[in-house]
Amino acid sequence: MHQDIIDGLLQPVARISPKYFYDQCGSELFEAITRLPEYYPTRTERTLLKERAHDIAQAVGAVSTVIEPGAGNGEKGRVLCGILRPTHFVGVDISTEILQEGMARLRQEQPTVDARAVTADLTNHLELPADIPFAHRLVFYPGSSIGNFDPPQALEWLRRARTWIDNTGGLLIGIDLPKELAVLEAAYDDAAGVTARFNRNVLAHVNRLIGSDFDASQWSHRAFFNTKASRIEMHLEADRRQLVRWPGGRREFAQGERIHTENSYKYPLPAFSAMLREAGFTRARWWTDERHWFALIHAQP
Ligand code: AVI
Repeated sequence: MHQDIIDGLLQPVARISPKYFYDQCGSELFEAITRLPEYYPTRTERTLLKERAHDIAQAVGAVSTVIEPGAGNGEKGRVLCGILRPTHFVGVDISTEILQEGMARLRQEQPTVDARAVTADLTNHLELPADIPFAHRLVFYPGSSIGNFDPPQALEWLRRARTWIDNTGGLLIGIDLPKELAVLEAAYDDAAGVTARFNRNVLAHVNRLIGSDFDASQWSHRAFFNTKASRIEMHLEADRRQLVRWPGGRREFAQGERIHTENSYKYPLPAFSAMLREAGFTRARWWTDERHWFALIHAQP
């Protein structure tokens, strides 16, 4: 169980997968991040979706089913259903309860939508309900979630998404664009310290999962833009030398040694378009805000 966490901790540069951010507390902290003045992606994407709703609906055309991997509480999906009016919506996520509540709310607010919750870990094969129409599907992947994968995994994810649709289907995906360094770094190191708490919380979660004894108060949040790789990197840095133990193992960290906890890639539009083509999406159109900070892309096979 959770051997991947232990393997990561024992790497020369220790790492913890960002998927472990999202326990109950981490999910609440992420919600708080999306409301921070410095964290522009959620707000910019929401405005884009609202202001360009008509153009997006026209470009996407008829949609039978919206499939949203990582749908969370279904809030963004509900907005999109209001714009596209599909007959079916499939929200996919690992946490059942929040998703089911979200789907119940969607059915209540938009009774013409047959909304389903599918519990799945998206790193595995996705089994959709058999009665979901195959033609005119739209995969919706907002929030620049794709940015948390390294590029080869992101390509793999896009290829997999391509298998969920036929030639009449499409993908609507949000990506965060490269921009001024200060804007990027503030978004991941906010003045109120919410992102720092979010980052440190991963240690409490790991303690519960593998029985380790990390003292989160001994670790500092570090976030910076790696220009060469075009990504924000988040790390936890040891404030002093420390020994971390778990049943059957241990690791000593020197003062200043880091654990790499997240990458958040910022793709220039041409680079992302090339990746879409490689994954089997030959046509794409996009909408960006006036500052060109964020893009919503509609891609088709
Ligand atoms: C979920 N994901 C798109 C966020 C991001 O911006 O990469 C996670 C996050 N990490 C720190 N702040 C937000």
